[in-house]
Amino acid sequence: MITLYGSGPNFGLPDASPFVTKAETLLRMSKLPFEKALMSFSKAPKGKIPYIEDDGQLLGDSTLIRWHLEKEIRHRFRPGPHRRAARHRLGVREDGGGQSLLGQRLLPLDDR
Ligand SMILES: N[C@@H](CCC(=O)N[C@@H](CS)C(=O)NCC(=O)O)C(=O)O
Repeated sequence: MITLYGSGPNFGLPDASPFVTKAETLLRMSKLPFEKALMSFSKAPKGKIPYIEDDGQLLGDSTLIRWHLEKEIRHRFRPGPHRRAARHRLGVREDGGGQSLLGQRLLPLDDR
């Protein structure tokens, strides 16, 4: 289970920090199970939020979190012209779903 550390909801947003909101959006898109918790700057690997804990590993910076999630689920978040190339590269069928070369189940890119 991934834990996302932030400052908590505020201003009608999931988190007062736009970077935490970005990380939460990426987590929701990934469909990986996650929970949220209040941060402690002393635990933050880069001294900033967001950071996540995944399998005991702490990881800071929303872009590094994105790369970590992409690695975890082996698909791209980028929309537009990259999507078709990503489908081809990852072996995802146009009808959604498919298997990677490693035999792992891939999520349809349009069904996240
Ligand atoms: N490049 C970082 C930026 C994160 C960032 O600037 N977070 C702010 C909150 S919005 C923060 O933690 N600031 C505390 C500080 O700079 O001491 C990311 O993408 O996660």
